[in-house]
Amino acid sequence: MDRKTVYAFMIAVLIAGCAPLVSKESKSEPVQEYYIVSTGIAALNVWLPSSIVLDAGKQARLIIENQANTSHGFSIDELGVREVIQPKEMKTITIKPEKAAIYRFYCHLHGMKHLGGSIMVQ
Ligand SMILES: [Cu+2]
Repeated sequence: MDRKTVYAFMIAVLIAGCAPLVSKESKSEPVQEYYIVSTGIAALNVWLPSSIVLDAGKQARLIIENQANTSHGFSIDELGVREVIQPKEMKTITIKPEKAAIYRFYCHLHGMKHLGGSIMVQ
């Protein structure tokens, strides 16, 4: 996928109410997939979408992109995720939350100055 296609896809996902992108990893195991983007709105940095929903016990792929000109962190404490995403970088993180709960994701580099979000696992 080229960059324009990826952006068009992300915008479509945002407009569609942040529905998960479910792709087929194999015929028996669908993989939940989300694009999460760090961008700026006014003076704030935000991760968007700020809320996603996943199924417990199933693997999920988070495609994380930092559109900013500075590095940002992406952490989910309960799932052992702690990444630094360089400017204009895209990383893929695979998680498999086993328990139904709300998991917070946030930027560990900028704290409250960078709005994170939540992953609702049902
Ligand atoms: Cu940040």
